[in-house]
Amino acid sequence: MKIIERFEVPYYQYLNENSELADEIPPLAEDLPALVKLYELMVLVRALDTKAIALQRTGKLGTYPSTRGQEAVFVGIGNAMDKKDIFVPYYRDMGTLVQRGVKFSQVLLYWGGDERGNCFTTNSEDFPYSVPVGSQPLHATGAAYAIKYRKEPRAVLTVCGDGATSQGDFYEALNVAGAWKLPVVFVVCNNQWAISVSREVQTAAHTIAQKAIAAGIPGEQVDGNDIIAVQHRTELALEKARATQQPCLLEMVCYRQHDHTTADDASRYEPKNLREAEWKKEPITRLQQYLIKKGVWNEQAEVALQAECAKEVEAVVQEYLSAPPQPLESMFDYLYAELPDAYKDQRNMLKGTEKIVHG
Ligand SMILES: Cc1ncc(C[n+]2csc(CCOP(=O)(O)OP(=O)(O)O)c2C)c(N)n1
Ligand SMILES: [Mg+2]
Repeated sequence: MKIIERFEVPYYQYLNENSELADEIPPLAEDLPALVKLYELMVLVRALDTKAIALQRTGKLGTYPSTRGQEAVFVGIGNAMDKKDIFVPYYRDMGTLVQRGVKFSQVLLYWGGDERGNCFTTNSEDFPYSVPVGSQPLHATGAAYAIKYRKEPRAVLTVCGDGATSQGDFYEALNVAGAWKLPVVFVVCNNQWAISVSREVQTAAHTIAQKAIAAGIPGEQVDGNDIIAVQHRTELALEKARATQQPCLLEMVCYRQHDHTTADDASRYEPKNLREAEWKKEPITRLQQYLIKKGVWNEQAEVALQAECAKEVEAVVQEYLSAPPQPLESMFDYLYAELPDAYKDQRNMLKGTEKIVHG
């Protein structure tokens, strides 16, 4: 017997849970103005997230998937992407979408059941939300193939959850990306849960990053609570994808600090104290403490930021609540490029009936 291959899965963390830097750090770790901006955006995303949950509880929003505790993943990848790259999101990506030009009020619109929330005009080549779990990595490979075919110097980035990596589609996407050398970065937000199924129950693989190895592409684990690591590793992966069509899998290790969605009750399955223990690693306080140590953040700045966020959240909610309802016939408008005749008749019947239907 001889060993014909050996594999390694690297783990990247630059800012640890005690807000201390590693020995080797990327330039971003010392770019304090950039880090303050990232901090402010994470705080705003959390404030919006908290409000979205409250809106659902009071009947003003539909089912909503919280991004609490996972802010560094979505804000970090959003900041790492270029405008010309293509983003293929799933349903938990608010922190990335707003950096692609989607308004916060539009995010609420989507979760309020309004399809206009899924129409990204500022970044029209980005894909809409994907709710069918695990389907979007395949869409991303298709877009990456088009980019490669046209010899364009850009890349595709797609995100899915840890649970999605158990789907066949996920492996198919990795395989084709490796075989065809496609410029696509697969990001896995490993928040340790797929609704009530824990990561350990989900897969016997020690890491999700190693799932890339069978497809012949590099996979790495990144501390998803360390926004410096998230952004830096994503930037490098995207650069490589753009320049050499090298795909990559980034497993962002984090923790879901809320129920799966507002339709879930995690207290029925989540071990007591686990969430509290994981909270010690959460990304916002970690970065805040680092910024305080570096002398670029203090209590006064925090009070001002919280007040600003509260104002912004209020404005976003007002914009969402005052959006005029969609016309009824619009339910036919977003599925077909060309509406079949049978639906055209139904659409015409509904046109102008709002008053009757709404009483
Ligand atoms: C194909 C498919 N199967 C099942 C579901 C129901 N479902 C919605 S989210 C989810 C769990 C996904 O977990 P994960 O991929 O870890 O993402 P997370 O929500 O934790 O970010 C499931 C099973 C679905 N939306 N699509
Ligand atoms: Mg998950």
